[in-house]
Amino acid sequence: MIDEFAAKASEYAGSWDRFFFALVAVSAVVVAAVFVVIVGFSIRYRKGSDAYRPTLPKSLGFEIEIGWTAATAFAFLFIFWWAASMQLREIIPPRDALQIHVLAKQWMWKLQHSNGVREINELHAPTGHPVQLIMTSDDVIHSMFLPSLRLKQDVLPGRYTYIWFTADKPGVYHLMCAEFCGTQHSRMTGRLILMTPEDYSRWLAAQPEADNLAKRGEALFRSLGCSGCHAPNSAVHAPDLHGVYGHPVHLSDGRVVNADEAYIRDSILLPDKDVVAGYQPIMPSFRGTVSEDQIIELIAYVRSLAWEGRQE
Ligand code: HEC
Ligand SMILES: [Cu+2]
Repeated sequence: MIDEFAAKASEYAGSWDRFFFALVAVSAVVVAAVFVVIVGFSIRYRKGSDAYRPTLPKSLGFEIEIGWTAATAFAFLFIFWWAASMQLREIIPPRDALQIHVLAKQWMWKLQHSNGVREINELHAPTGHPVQLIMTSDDVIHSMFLPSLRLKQDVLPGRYTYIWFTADKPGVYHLMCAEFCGTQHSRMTGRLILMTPEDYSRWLAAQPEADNLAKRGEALFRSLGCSGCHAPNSAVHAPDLHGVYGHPVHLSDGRVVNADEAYIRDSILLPDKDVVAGYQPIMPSFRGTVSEDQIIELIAYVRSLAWEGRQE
C-alpha cells in the first residue's frame, strides 16, 4: 500500500510544510483584513448613509509612508531568507551520500544502484543516510517528483541534474513524473520504497548478481579505447584520471571547475568544451557512440579511480 499523498518521510519535508503553512497563514490574515475593510466600508459609506465624510488630506505624512514601506519590505525579506536558506541546504549533498543513477525515458524510470542493481519504476533507498539521485533523460524533459520528501526536479536530456535527501520514515511512497512528457505521461509513476539500513542491505544482497558499475565501466574504458590514451604508460599525452573525480580541474582557458558527474559526462561527449590545461584537444567525442547507461558506467569507473588514488 502506498501511504497517503501528504505523508512526510523526512525532516526536510516537515520544514517545507511549516514554511507553506506560515505563508498560507500570512496570506489569510491579509486577505481577511482587506475583506473586513471592504465589507465594513461598503456598509458604512453606502449611498444615503449619513456617515461623516471629511475631505482627506493630500498625504498621510512622511513617517507613515516610510514606516509601512519598511515594514512590508522587511516582511518580504524575511520570507525570502526563510525560503532561500532551505533551498540552499538542498544544493550541496553531503560527501558520503549514496549515489543512485536515474534515467528517465518515455515512459518509465530506470534506476541503477552503485553496485549495478537495476530497477524500473521502483526506487529502494535506506533511511537515516543521505541519498543522491543523479538524473538524466533519454528523450524529452521529465521531472522527478517525490511528494513525501517535498522534492521535485526537472530531468533533462543531455545533462545531469541532482537531488538529495535524508529520509527518516520507512514506508512506500509515490514517485512520479511532474512534467508533461507525452501521451503516457500520467502513467509514468512508480514507488519510492524507504527501508531501514538493515533491510536495505538485505534487499540489495538479494537482488540478482550484477557486475558493479565501476567494473562494467572499466571494461568499457578498455573496449572503447580510452585506456589507449589515458593509461599511465600510454604514448599519448593525456591526463591520468586517478584522483580527478570530486576535485578542481584547471582548464586551458583559465577556468577552474569541479570534476563532478556532469563534468566527466561532458568530457566524454563534448571534449572541446572543457580542455584541461597543459593538454591538446585531441580527445574524440563519443557522442552517439556511448549510451546514457554506458556513460553512467564510465563515470562510476572514473569515480572509483578517485578513491584508489587519494586518501581523504
Ligand atoms: C585520443 C586519445 C584519447 C582518447 C581515446 C580518450 N581520451 Fe579522454 N582525454 C584525452 C586528452 C588529451 C584529454 C585532455 C584534454 C581535454 O580535456 O580534452 C582528455 C581528457 C579527459 C577527461 C578529463 C580529465 C581531467 O583531468 O579533467 C576525462 C574524464 C576523459 N578524458 C575520459 C575519457 C574517456 C572515458 C574516454 C573513453 C570513452 C576517453 N577519455 C578517451 C585523450 C583521450
Ligand atoms: Cu515523464
